[in-house]
Amino acid sequence: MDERNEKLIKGKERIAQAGHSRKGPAPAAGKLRLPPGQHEVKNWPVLDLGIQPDIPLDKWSLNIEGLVENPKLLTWQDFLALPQVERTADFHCVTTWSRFDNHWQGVAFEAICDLVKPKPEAKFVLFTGFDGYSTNLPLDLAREDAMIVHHWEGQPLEREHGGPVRVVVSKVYAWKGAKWVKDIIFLGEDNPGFWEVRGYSNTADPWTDDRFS
Ligand SMILES: Nc1nc2c(c(=O)[nH]1)N[C@H]1C(S)=C(S)[C@@H](COP(=O)(O)O)O[C@H]1N2
Ligand SMILES: [Mo]
Repeated sequence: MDERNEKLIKGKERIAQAGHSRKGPAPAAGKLRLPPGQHEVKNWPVLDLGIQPDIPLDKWSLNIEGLVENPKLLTWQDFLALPQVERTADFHCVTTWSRFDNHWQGVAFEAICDLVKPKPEAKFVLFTGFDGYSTNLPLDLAREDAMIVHHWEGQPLEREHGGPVRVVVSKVYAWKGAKWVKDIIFLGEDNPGFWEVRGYSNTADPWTDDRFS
């Protein structure tokens, strides 16, 4: 019979016990926050379809329609008059980079719901961009996590990142956040967006490496 390496086993037992009752510092925060297959970047890469629409604020509007009690076409002034929030969140791109601790200012998706009052049949949301992009979310996830942002790190959101206004949804890959957002449409049935019909996952969960369908 092979001799067990008792010394090795004891060593591993000790590690397990130490880990179990561990009260010391957690493993490096950066590691815990990085979803599988991602690496951290300090810059902020730009991804688009080759078009970066230029929308002056006096021409800008946000159309909110579909299964809602009060459809709205918001001007810039209307939009800024909505309750404003600040949030700090990570940003995970399917092309394997993540950017931590982005400071966003804007309007919570929930505030949009308070304004337009989704009907009970509304279960999904489709966002479109001024460049013709689109992406979809379950309504529950949008209510929980989506934000319509106009400032990043205290500065007006740059055009290349979707300014004047884009969507961010930190719990899913970044393609679920429409830059240059133009329409928010409440739907009873899911309507896959630009990348979702091109082989990207509809659920897009970074924590389960859920990139492609
Ligand atoms: N309108 C619009 N929104 C978009 C895109 C786009 O091409 N057009 N690209 C998506 C993709 S694939 C990603 S990864 C993020 C990139 O955002 P960033 O360029 O600010 O990093 O925007 C998403 N939102
Ligand atoms: Mo992307």
